[in-house]
Amino acid sequence: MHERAFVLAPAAEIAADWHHPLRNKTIRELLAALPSQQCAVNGMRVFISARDAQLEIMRLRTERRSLGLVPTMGALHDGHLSLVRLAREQSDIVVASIFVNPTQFAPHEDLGQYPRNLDADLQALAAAQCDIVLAPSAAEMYPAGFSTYVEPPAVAAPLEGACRPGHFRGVATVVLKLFHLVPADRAYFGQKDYQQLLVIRHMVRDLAVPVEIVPCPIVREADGLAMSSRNRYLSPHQRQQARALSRALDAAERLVKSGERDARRIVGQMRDALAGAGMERIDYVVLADPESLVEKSSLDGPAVALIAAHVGNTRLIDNRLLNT
Ligand code: PAJ
Repeated sequence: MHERAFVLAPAAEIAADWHHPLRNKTIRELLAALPSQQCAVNGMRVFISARDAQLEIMRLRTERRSLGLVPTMGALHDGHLSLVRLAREQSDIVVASIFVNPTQFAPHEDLGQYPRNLDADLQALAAAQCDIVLAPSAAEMYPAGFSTYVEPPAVAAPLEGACRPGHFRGVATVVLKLFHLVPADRAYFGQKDYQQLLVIRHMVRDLAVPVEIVPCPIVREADGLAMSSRNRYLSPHQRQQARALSRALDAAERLVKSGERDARRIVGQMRDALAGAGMERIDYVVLADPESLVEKSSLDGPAVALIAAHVGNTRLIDNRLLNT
């Protein structure tokens, strides 16, 4: 109730009345029921109407204030919040979006299960001094008759693109739509999703989208596991196993530092680290060119090591830039 009261505070007419018919609705339903379809959380404005948010942001732009956008799917953790903090340092107005984008999930993936907690997300964003949150519904982002998609750039084809067909088409489409709804000076993306960052950078370059893409470093738990909304699916045992991803990347880094240049030998040791932790399903372990993602057989320049592996039913990804 405490969290709910926090968000409900501006909707005094609902919050004050325990018998109000909207009392047991979700936050999204409550927001939809408010005449303005928006509320303020500790001064941070929350819109569920993308159109209203767009109009307000256009208005703010006429005041020549710089705008930073942080697109997310919610279930926020410190990795997401590091993007908000960097945006806060660099921009007059910080906008975060929360939208679990159905078109980037395949039918067998975890769209239905994906963690959603708008209350906690709004509190975290308000604490990080975000100014505006856009949390639109799927019906508004993909209204009846929606049929226009972005064909993602070539860098979307391997790795995640091969394992998750259609994923980057969904990502590129929703991100371009968000760029139009929130015409920002800068947009912040984590290196945790290394290939996604490249897909967005190439799309922005190819389609001349007037936004600067700011890459942000991977935020990790104390034991090295990259923070991810999906980590909460892990059992305590799986959580221990999951450490193998960052350990495999540590091993790759050590080998490169000690002079190893044979990508096959490095990948072999990374696979051993994953297998040693009992990870049976490995989608890929590669060393690739950091800009094109073309696989490398020898390390004659900078490279990125990328891993995707399953722990139980949870699919985890991680990566590290390797300097030779
Ligand atoms: P989501 O997985 O919620 O991630 C939102 C942003 O947070 C992405 O840019 C992601 O790379 C970044 N991020 C996640 N974990 C991080 C970590 N441990 N350290 C640093 N940054 C991290 O990525 C998406 O959502 C979606 O595909 C989206 C771009 C919003 C389009 O739907």
